[in-house]
Amino acid sequence: MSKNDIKQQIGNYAAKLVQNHTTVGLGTGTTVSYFLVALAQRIKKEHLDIVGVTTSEKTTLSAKELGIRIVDIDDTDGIDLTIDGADEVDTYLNGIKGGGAALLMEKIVAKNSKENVWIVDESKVHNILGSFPLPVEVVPFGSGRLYREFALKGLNPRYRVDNLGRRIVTDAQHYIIDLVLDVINNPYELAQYLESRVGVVEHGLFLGIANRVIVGNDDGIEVLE
Ligand code: ABF
Repeated sequence: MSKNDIKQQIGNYAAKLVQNHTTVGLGTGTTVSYFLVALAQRIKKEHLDIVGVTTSEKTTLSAKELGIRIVDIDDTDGIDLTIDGADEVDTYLNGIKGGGAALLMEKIVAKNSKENVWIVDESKVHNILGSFPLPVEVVPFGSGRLYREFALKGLNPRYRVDNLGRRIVTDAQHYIIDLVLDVINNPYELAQYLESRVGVVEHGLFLGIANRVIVGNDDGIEVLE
């Protein structure tokens, strides 16, 4: 199966997890885009009463194009289930997210969801986190000082830039500094350090958040929980 076929298979599986009369958190990323298409088809075919809360401007656009009703997170009583992608997942269901620069809204939606389900292909699942550079969302003002502090601490920082070498700006008008760590032995300690630094808005360590991870491969679907 091609990578896209596997993502389609995962997206179709995830769309079936959505219950009628619920509010769904709609994640960001390429695997989620297959989920959105499958969900829109279900809504139309089964006349489902579903509203979505999105995690990025990109997802808002896709959802609207697909005819999925969107509400602002502050206009809901709560989010029943969030389906999102991830860049890396370990065997404790901790993950790294933010490769799509949407980690701030993704974490706000996730933390306000009764259940979080991630959808990934098997290449994302590793015994220990770190092979994917850890995104850190920072306020532009003073970000150079943070960058230097991260470098002195041996965290191997890199500003996220576009193909013209310009620093990318998130939906919330922040920069992303990626930490190229290879291995993260103590994710909770690292998360605590990052959260203590003024100017850090959010980081891509999603610890103790996922309830289930839907893993797709050539043989089908595996559910980690
Ligand atoms: C999103 O899912 C982002 O955090 C992450 O970059 C993305 C990865 O998804 P995919 O590999 O499916 O594009 O949550």
